[in-house]
Amino acid sequence: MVSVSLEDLKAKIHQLEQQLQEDQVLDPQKLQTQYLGKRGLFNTLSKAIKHVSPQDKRVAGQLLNAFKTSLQTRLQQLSDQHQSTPWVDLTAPGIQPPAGHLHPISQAIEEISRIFAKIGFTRVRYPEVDWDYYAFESLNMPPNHPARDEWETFFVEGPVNKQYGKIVLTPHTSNGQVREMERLKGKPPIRMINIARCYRRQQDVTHTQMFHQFEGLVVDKGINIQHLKGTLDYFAQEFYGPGTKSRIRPFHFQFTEPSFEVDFSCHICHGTGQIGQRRCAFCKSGWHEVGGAGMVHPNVLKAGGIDSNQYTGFAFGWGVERTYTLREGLNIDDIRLLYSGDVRFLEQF
Ligand code: FA5
Repeated sequence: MVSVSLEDLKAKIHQLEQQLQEDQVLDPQKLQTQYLGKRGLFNTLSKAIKHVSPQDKRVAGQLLNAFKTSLQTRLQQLSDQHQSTPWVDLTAPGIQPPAGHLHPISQAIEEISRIFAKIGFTRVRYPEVDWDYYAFESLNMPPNHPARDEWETFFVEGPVNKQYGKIVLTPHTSNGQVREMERLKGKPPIRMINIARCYRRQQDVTHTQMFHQFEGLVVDKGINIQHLKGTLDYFAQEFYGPGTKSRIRPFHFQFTEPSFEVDFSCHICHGTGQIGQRRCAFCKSGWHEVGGAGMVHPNVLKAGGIDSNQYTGFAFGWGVERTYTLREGLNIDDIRLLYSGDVRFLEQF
């Protein structure tokens, strides 16, 4: 029979302790079954006591007991640690980080561009800080013309150009009309949609100092009011939905002749102005005004180098904010909210 010395036993215990220390994936379950279980390493080791000489048995028993106690203490520590570590389910779906989205007016601009692209309009961009000449003079509004007052313009302090006059923050996208004619060197056809920021000295529930307009301009041979009306109807149906109608009313702009104001039928009362026996509180008349339009004035064609005996054109200019906030279900009664920077408001769109 092989005898086991105290030295052998100590060495074996030391080896097991070392092994425990180095085990990176030791958990309570593993310690319990591999070391302390019925067929575990401790029980196997304690069987060796049979082979220890009688005079060493007492010390061998003490060594084994001390080892068992240390194993149990370690087990307790591991269980405590294990309970305080939060349980992580690696297969659970992750938490979606908050994602932003485009500002509602940027969304509207993209949609308006797409609608006009479908019927062959090219999106163009022209300066939002421009010469008086493009904002007014080339549009048949000579210096000191009273019609200029309607645009409540911001003038920029700076040098005055002999040919182009003062610098202004563009009060409307119509500054793109003559610029587009010049870009094409006076050679139609033109089918442009100019969407840009505009600025006016105005501020109330339907006006902001900075807003956006989209300006359509079509110039070619034989263009007439029917083409304008067809384009308005097309836009109304695409942007507001089937059944929406457009209406033009006589008006005056210096740069179009004849000129019109453009209305779209109200989506709540469908253009009737009535809901049952009551007047529609949203539109009050069945219609919403969105902007202006007309046939391009011969003087404007001339300023852009286009022969008005050969070519005619139509133009329209509408507020993006106004057009957008009339959409069904939006219910925005103060357009200044769009620029309040309030995320709680913007998150809704
Ligand atoms: C014009 O600006 C003309 N240039 C439109 C035009 C273009 C007519 C081409 C003919 C041919 P008006 O000043 O009415 O027109 O402005 C058009 C629209 O811009 C208004 O109906 C409104 O929807 C929007 N708008 C004007 N001022 C503001 C403002 N301060 N805040 C928000 N929207 C505005």
